[in-house]
Amino acid sequence: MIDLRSDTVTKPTPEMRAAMAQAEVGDDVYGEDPTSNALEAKAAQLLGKEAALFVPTGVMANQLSIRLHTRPGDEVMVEETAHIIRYEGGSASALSQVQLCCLRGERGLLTPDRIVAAIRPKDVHNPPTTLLCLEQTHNFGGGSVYPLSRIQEITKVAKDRGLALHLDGARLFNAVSAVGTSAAEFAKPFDTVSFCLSKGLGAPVGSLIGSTRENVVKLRRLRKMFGGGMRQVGVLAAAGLYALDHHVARLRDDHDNAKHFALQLQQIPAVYVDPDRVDTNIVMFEVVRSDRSTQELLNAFKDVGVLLNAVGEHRYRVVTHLDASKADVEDAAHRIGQALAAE
Ligand code: TLP
Repeated sequence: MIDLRSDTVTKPTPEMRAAMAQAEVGDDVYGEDPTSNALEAKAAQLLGKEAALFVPTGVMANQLSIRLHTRPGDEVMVEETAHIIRYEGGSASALSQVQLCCLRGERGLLTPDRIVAAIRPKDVHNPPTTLLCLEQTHNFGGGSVYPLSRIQEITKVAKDRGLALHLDGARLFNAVSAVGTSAAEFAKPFDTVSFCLSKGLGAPVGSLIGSTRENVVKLRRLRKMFGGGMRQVGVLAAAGLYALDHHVARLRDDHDNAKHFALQLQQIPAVYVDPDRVDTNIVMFEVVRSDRSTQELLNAFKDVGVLLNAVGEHRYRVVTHLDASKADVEDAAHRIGQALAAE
């Protein structure tokens, strides 16, 4: 089976498992886990921030950051297809009692004018707009990358108007690899920045949030409150350290494979895909001719040995990763062609 549902499906390599097995550990709630402390220090340095916090998931990283920057009744600006609104189970409203203001983006990317227009004037009727969240790369936008210049323009107008800024950088290192801007440069204008170890970087678990030392103290308390205080977590942090040391440079292979997959897929008459829109490791494509439903097609792809996800009516997402080679993605495109030919 070729599993292209997500870059979250990767399994730790033997070398990563060896690093995990040898990790020095301690009780991290007491701040005594040396490996977790080393991971946090390394993440802070990569992000150019004073400190960082290791958390179990990308969702928790986003939700702790939202909680940090807001008060109940506040409004948080997100792009309308952001992970925070689509895939986090309504947690921003459940856990922080904020409302989300959803702005239309282009492949998930916002522009400064849309943000300025949506910030509500200070008035007793209005929810205070206190936080803007951006996503890098943008998942639903097809792995699209915010150029640094756009981030700088957007964050300037938002900051000038008093908003706090959070970057959901679940796939930040894919953006770094794609355009050559450093993680620290991307992170600079943001108050909090998260990234995931458990996606393209290939670790089994974990995300980090970078911020000021003062904010990280607050985030650490919030993590405990949200049930994310972990104990001998060095076994997981070791996987993260290994991933940062060994799996960042290879992200460009995933990007090449995604582009290659899109070019192969383009040969299939029933498929619409634009390989020029493949910037990182995500490929969005549409099946434009089929009598079968989206679910029937997913089943047909599975029957020929390819797993992928649907993201809309006859719209599909493929994500390349550490455990899928160039030969695998080529094979997957071929099998998808076979499944579609059998109408
Ligand atoms: N994304 C997952 C699914 O939840 C959709 C995937 O397969 O792509 N931010 C972004 C931009 C993400 O793509 C994800 C996960 C998260 C946050 C949440 O990370 P986890 O799954 O670690 O909570």
